[in-house]
Amino acid sequence: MKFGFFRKRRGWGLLVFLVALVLAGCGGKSTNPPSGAEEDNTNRIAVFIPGVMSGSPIYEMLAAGVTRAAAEQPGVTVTVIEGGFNQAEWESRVSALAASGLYGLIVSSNPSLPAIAQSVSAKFPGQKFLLLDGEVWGNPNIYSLRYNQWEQAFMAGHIAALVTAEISAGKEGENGKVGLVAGQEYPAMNNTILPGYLAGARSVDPAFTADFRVVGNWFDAGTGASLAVDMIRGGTAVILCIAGGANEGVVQAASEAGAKVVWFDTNGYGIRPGTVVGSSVLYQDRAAYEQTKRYLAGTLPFGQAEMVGVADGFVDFVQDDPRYLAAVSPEIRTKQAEFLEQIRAESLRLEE
Ligand code: RBF
Repeated sequence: MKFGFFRKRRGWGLLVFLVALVLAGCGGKSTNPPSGAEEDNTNRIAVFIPGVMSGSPIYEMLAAGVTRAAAEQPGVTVTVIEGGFNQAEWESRVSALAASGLYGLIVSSNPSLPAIAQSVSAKFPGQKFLLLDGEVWGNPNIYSLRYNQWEQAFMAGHIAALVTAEISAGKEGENGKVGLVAGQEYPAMNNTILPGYLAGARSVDPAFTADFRVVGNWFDAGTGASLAVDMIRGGTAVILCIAGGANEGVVQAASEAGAKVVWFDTNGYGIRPGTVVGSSVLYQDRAAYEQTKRYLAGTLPFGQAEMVGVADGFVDFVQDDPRYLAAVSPEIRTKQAEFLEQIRAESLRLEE
């Protein structure tokens, strides 16, 4: 009700404005002209954060990229809405954004958004969506882009195994485990990230197994810490953490116990220098920027889905940070560099 009233009022205002424009004999240049009394909302973009930004760089990058693209074009506004951690509320929150008619584009990111956007799209077919880190094919109102997370996880597994092997060299009874703490289980985690991570470790030594733990949410640093303590007690020396705000607990526990952490999505070496021994990154800020520019130029191919990886420059392992150079031995650095060289030259093909 509230939104409907708001839209109607604004709609009338715009109608008067458009009539004035036509009478003045100068047409607008909008690629998506408003129909009837509907206001042209093309230049208003909503970014829906499924969670909170703090502690989740993948979401910070999303908002930063869209905002940067909008800032380059006069008259474009961006509204960032945090959806919070109650996932049961996300669909109704996205529905309310679509129902408001205020936004030409709703931008969001994570693999649960495709189902939500499909359902909202069925109710509000005029609403356009740009989804990152997820995949939807064939909906004429949704464009999606995801990352090759097999590559991203494989590179993380390779460094985790090299560091584990060095730490456990000469120790009796070490059984070659690489750790992973996830916020929750979801298909991209269970079918791509975890197996890719293990495959990367096994490319160093086929005997590696994975010690996989789940926090159950994306914020609980206390649970993150207790999982890490338990893993380290069980002989896991290196932990990849993909758990949002709970990562902080994993890092804290690892640094207290002399264990190591591999970071995901952004460069994490500065978080705890010496403890963080790897950063497998994706450039979601660049993806959000480029796709928003395409939307504003009217060239975003709605209905399509794309995937980008190392070869496209959207997935990488950061090895030129001085804190990485200080955190790992020259032998490990050389081995990881040779491995990355092979991936970039595509002489090593990472197949899912
Ligand atoms: N990643 C985060 O860093 N923070 C989050 O709050 C977060 N929430 C998620 C919620 C759902 C339902 C799903 C499926 C994934 C979530 N992710 C989150 C994981 C994110 O999509 C991505 O897989 C990881 O950031 C690794 O790139």
